[in-house]
Amino acid sequence: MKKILLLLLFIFIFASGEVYAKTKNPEDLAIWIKKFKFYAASQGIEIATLNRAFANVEYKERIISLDRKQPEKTISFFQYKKNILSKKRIYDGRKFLRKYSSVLTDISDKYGVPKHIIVALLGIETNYGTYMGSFNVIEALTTLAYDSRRSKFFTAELIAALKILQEGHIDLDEMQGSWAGAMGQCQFMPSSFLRLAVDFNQDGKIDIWNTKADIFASAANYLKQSGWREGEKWGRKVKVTKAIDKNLLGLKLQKDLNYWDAVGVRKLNGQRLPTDIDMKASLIEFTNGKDIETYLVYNNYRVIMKWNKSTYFATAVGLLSDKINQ
Ligand SMILES: [Ca+2]
Repeated sequence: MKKILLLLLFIFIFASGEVYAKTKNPEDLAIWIKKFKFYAASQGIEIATLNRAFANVEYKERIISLDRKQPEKTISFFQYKKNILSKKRIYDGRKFLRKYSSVLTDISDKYGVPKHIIVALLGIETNYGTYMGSFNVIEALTTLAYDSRRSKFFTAELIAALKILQEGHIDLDEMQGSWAGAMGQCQFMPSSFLRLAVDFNQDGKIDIWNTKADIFASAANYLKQSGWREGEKWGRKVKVTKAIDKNLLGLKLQKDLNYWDAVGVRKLNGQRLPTDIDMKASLIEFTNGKDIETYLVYNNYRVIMKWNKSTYFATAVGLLSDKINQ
């Protein structure tokens, strides 16, 4: 019997070793936390905060397995766009914008970021705040900081998360987020929260989990501080009317609209681009071998990419915001 158990255990360890390569022994987490507490204390986290935060923290294997699955299987832009720009998401976005129109207007006026851009970001991040992730942020970040893959990054985020807890913005149990520690309805990492989140309703707490004013203002402030230009669009889908040198494609090249007009880029309806506006633009193309879509993108598109460094994401935010604004 003992031998069989031992064999089963061996198979289990072997099998899981395949999946969780380079994972540390979960049993040693308690020792790691003990050492980490000293470091955190040196970074200004009080003992009471540390004891409260780590009272029930456990190693979550599920988080490591999610981390090892990155990057997710690649899908084409067309499939991604189809998923994101569903009729329901567009409908829900318009409804959401109407519902919170008053506070969104105040925030849009203050930060110079359009309401429909803020709404589109939340629509893609958390389906308008309805899915924030159900991991406890301290537990998720502890697991990832303890793990060896990106320990330094997640250790810094864990310190930031403890500061947020210590400042009393949110209760430990309510501090929920994604498996990677992105928090609240706008999915800010703790370090972004400390840098850019805003207490817009001035109740003394920055609450990006439940308070719409704080959520919207934090998102708008993120974009403003990342260089959002008021009054400019993110970009537009275009038509290319002449054969174009493929070297002109991509975000590296930035030219004014006159240049793109000269090489044959037109609005979708065939009209000329507005060449009297002083704006730099890049031409990007998505293709799956069968379909091609081309977009002319401006400064604010690059700003959206500072939120999430993905052309799929930035284009989908732009397109969804246009749909919501129609
Ligand atoms: Ca507040």
